[in-house]
Amino acid sequence: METGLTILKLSLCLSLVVAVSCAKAPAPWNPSMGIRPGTCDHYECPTYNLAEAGYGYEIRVYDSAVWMSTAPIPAPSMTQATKTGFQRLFSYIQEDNKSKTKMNMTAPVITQATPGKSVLYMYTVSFYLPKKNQQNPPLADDLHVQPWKPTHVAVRQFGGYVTDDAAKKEAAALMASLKGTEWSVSIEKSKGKSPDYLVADYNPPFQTTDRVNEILVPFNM
Ligand SMILES: *[C@@H]1O[C@H](CO)[C@@H](O)[C@H](O)[C@H]1NC(C)=O
Ligand SMILES: CC(=O)N[C@H]1CO[C@H](CO)[C@@H](O)[C@@H]1O
Repeated sequence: METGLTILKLSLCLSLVVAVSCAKAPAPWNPSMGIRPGTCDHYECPTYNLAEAGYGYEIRVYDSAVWMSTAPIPAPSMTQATKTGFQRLFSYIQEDNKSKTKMNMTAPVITQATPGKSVLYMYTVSFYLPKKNQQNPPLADDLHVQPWKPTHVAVRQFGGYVTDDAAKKEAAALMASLKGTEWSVSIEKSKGKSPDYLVADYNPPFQTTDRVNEILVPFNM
């Protein structure tokens, strides 16, 4: 009786241990989540066609689009830079622009890290312009317009809050999952012409659950 109970306890404990360690084990390459960020139900998001949903990646073909970008922001972290850049872009859509145009909020906000001189990285933060404002983007002295031609983008989604480390890790995982695919040759060829990777933030900082972020690697076919 005693022994039986002990064995039961032990096996229960063991199965718990296994369950816990399973839950904590890092997923090798999480299959592409293919989640439509909830933000896109309320805000305009850039449009694309899905070319392939692969294991650990998606290939999208984005329609031409117009983005508004900050100058490179020197900051200690991507989180900090995205916050600073977002504040500027948010005031831009609230009429802080030369034509005093008010624009709707959109998603995502994208951040691109480039090596800095006095700091490790500088970050360019960009805002997707509503379709309605793309023809004639309101200008502002410290922002610049970035038109995108229709472009292929390799994508990996991940959750939680974006950190520089998470972005690096997820970008590396994306590249690993693309190895040996028909896309990898074109991505390799596009290096230097396109930025290494962009990080797309879909959720406001106060949203603590169901966060969806993406690593974007634009390339030419
Ligand atoms: C914002 O979006 C709504 C709904 O699409 C539209 O009716 C409105 O005109 C837009 N506002 C601006 C300032 O563009
Ligand atoms: C940065 C910038 O160009 N801001 C301008 C936006 O529009 C307002 C209103 O015209 C100007 O006062 C700002 O200088």
